[in-house]
Amino acid sequence: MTGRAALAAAALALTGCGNGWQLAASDAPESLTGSAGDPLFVLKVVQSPEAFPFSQLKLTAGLPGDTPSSVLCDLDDADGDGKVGALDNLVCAEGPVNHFDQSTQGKQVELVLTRNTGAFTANPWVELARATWNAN
Ligand SMILES: [Ca+2]
Ligand SMILES: [Ca+2]
Repeated sequence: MTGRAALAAAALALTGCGNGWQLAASDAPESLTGSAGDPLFVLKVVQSPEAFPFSQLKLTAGLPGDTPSSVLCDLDDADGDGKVGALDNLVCAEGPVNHFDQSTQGKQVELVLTRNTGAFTANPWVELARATWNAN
């Protein structure tokens, strides 16, 4: 391996799976409560090489080591193409079951965006990107 190839490999490792997706979560101003339906965060697609229909995507959130749960998101479609891609925002809230409350405050919750490829395999979901949500 040449020096340049080794450097490129290291750079890819830094950006996760290296597929070009980059996400950034900003915490909702409301504090978490013991009730369901708390506003959680806004997830911005900072960078993406392509856009996918919202219906193909799933976002899960969970503390490291815990089973992640799906969160409910509304698409704030910045470019109006009806798909989730660069510069769009996902405005996300807790579902109908309470998963995040006072015990989550101050912790770093891992967010994983996955896409259903529609493939007829045991697991058609592929991971697009991860982000960290600093919960309050
Ligand atoms: Ca869009
Ligand atoms: Ca809650």
